[in-house]
Amino acid sequence: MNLAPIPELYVSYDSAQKLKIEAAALVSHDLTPRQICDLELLMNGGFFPLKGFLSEADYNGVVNDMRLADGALWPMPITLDVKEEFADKIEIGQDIALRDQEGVILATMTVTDKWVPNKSHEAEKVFGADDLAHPAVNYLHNTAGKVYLGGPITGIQQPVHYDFKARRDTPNELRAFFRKMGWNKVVAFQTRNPLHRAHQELTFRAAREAQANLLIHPVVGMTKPGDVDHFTRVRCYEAVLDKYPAATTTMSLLNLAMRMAGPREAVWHGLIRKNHGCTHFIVGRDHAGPGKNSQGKDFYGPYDAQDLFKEHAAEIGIEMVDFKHMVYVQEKAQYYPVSEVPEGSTVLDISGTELRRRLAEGLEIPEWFSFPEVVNELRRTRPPRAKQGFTVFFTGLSGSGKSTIANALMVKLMELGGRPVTLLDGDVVRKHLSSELGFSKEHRDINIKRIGYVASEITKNGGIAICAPIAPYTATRRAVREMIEAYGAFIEVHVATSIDECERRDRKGLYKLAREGKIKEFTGISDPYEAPEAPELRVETEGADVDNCAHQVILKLEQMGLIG
Ligand code: PPS
Repeated sequence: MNLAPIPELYVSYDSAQKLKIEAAALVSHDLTPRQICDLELLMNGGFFPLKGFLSEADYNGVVNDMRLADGALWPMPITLDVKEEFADKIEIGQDIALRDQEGVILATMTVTDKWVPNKSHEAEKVFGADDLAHPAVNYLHNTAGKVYLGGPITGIQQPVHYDFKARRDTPNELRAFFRKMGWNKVVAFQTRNPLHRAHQELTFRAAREAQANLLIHPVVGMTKPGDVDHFTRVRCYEAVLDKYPAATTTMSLLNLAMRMAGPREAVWHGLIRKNHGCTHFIVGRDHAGPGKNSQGKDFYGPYDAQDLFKEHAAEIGIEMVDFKHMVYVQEKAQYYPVSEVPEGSTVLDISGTELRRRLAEGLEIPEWFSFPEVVNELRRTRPPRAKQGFTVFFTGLSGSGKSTIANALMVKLMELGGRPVTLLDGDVVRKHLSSELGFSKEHRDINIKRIGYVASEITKNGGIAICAPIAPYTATRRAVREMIEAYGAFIEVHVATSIDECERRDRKGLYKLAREGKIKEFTGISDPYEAPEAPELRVETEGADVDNCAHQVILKLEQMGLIG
């Protein structure tokens, strides 16, 4: 393995100081969390041979054929998406400053390309389906800006990290470490999950098979929404690390923003690990899998990633160590790849979903499955559901009864006690949090995201948030769900009163005004309401009293183990 340094995009320290001052006068783009991850790997050589965010020609090549315009293999579009209003201000040839979320200038970019991508095409080609159930497709359509800018990067400084500093390494730092240790062969293990016994066995076997040293290389940038947060995971990894032979194993954290693109992602991960000086790369079952599509089927076959990697292994320049799914064989008290299980033996396995259920319900997690240190760490972060915060999110038309039911629910929960309860009612929020907003799609989205943000903070701190806005858009409700599910349960309750009934009740006289055209953009009359397809609960208010509707929610919360 050639462990010579890999090219970086940084200028020297002195030039950076000068450039920083000059760049302050440039038009600047505030990078999103994902773009900060991408930029870090662009600048430090993790994405070599890329020299910046993709140009249009490179983008087309990558999307359609997994190749840059010069023919080099590159499976993932690394694009700088921006809002239309920002793009309109930018001329081709112009330099722009790229700032982190605190305003620090990390790099400049010379804009060589500006275009409006066909996102559905990108989704089909890169992720295999234009299906919003795929987290990266959802991101593409609902978070990423409309316009892409491309061009070379001049790196000024690395993004700042305050956490686990000693565990983060650039490709060149890892290369230097391998050189110093005389590690000519290194097998990398990519992960976004805590390490359990199956993973340990798999990594041991991989190192043995490849006769290589082992790099545990977890992703701490962005992973799949709902994953265990990286702080907890790193504490888990640290707890497991001393079960590995120190002379041949190391761990380093990778600030990658994953896309969950299965096969393409595996090839991308391989290239990234090669840039970090590794010679081998472990690809297991369902590598970087995004879960189920909107039809309830897997997006990719369990071994598609291995197949695509195999096809391109020579060009990637790193050898794949492939593994079948690992399962525990009771009689042997040992893990085996599922294809090598001795006949007639008892196979034990706990899926990710089952593990989450056991953690949520405070049930036993056996020692054959994980290490007590890891389980303790997970339990500290994810106490049983009855002790976690949660959010009940009512959605429905104006006058459907959301606020009344929400109020009744609040009182019932306060009677039960144990957790503080906060009601974020539509009207109340509009008065205190969102008084400057109107009812355009943009303003409604801002309003709902504010509610979501407050609810997620309440949930994180162990309280109960009850929200009762109209929240007419599916994508926005989903964004709020993702924000909250990082910390606790999200219970979407559709108050399914029909428009006719709401208009008949017309408790505030707003429907009449809307019909007369005196209120514009009125939900259900002159503005859309996208009813939730699969809410946790749907309550019909016609013919049921408020007490009964609120009680249905209480029953649901009990059934989900949220109240005891
Ligand atoms: S949204 O879409 O979720 O941001 O709406 P929300 O914050 O829940 O605000 C809804 C309340 O504002 C009143 N109102 C309107 N609703 C819908 N469309 C228009 N154009 C509008 N103008 C005013 C209305 O009283 C809503 O209260 P509820 O409690 O839903 O009846």
